[in-house]
Amino acid sequence: MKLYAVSDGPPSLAVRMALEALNIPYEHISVDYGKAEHLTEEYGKMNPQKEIPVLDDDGFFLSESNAILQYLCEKYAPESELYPKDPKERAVVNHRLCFNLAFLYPQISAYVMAPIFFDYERTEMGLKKLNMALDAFETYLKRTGTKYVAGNGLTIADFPLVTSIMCLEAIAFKLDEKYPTVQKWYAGFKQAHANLWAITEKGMEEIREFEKNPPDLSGMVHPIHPIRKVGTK
Ligand SMILES: N[C@@H](CCC(=O)N[C@@H](CS)C(=O)NCC(=O)O)C(=O)O
Repeated sequence: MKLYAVSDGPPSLAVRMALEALNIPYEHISVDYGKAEHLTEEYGKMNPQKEIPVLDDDGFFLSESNAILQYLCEKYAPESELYPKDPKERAVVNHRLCFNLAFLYPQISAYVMAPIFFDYERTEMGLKKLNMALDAFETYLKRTGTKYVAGNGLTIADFPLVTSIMCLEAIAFKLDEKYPTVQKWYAGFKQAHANLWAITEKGMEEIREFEKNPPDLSGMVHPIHPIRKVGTK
């Protein structure tokens, strides 16, 4: 089993936490984002979306981190409570995975990550959208009153949501006042799963450092993102 991943990307970190939680041995193949290794034709054969991470399970290539999380449980740990079998419980897990993929992480990606790596600004509109998504997250957690995002036990849905929120920690975005339940869940995860958090914490520290000193991607040619000229931030 191989995982093509980056050290600070939330989807990569979510998959790495799952591999650790499920005790699945794997080879971590580091993709050099700055050298645009994921944009090559060769990489595109594994993942036509040219995104990181990609799982290579003996020639079976799978991208989209949520699909990877689901596959790992279904194939290697079908009895694991990380992906409960009961249809309603599983539906909530799937919902939280979709919520992060479609509603929360896009806002974090646009507000936190894109301005660190590329020539984008943090905007009022971006902040509004982020707060809207965090409001929804706070409501879900408050409504269920559970320790984890999809119930009282840890599930694969916690992993991507933890990696989303760690991006906010990296830029010192305060959750406590408006999102105390999100803050409590996040702190609870760190405390209860120190071994898993240690994986994501390293990524968080890298992003925190990049927030202060943005990486020099001036040598990169990206099909979409505007590259920042050195010394302009
Ligand atoms: N929905 C995908 C998103 C993966 C993703 O966007 N990964 C980033 C790195 S953290 C990436 O590869 N971006 C492509 C690029 O910026 O060129 C997943 O969950 O796996």
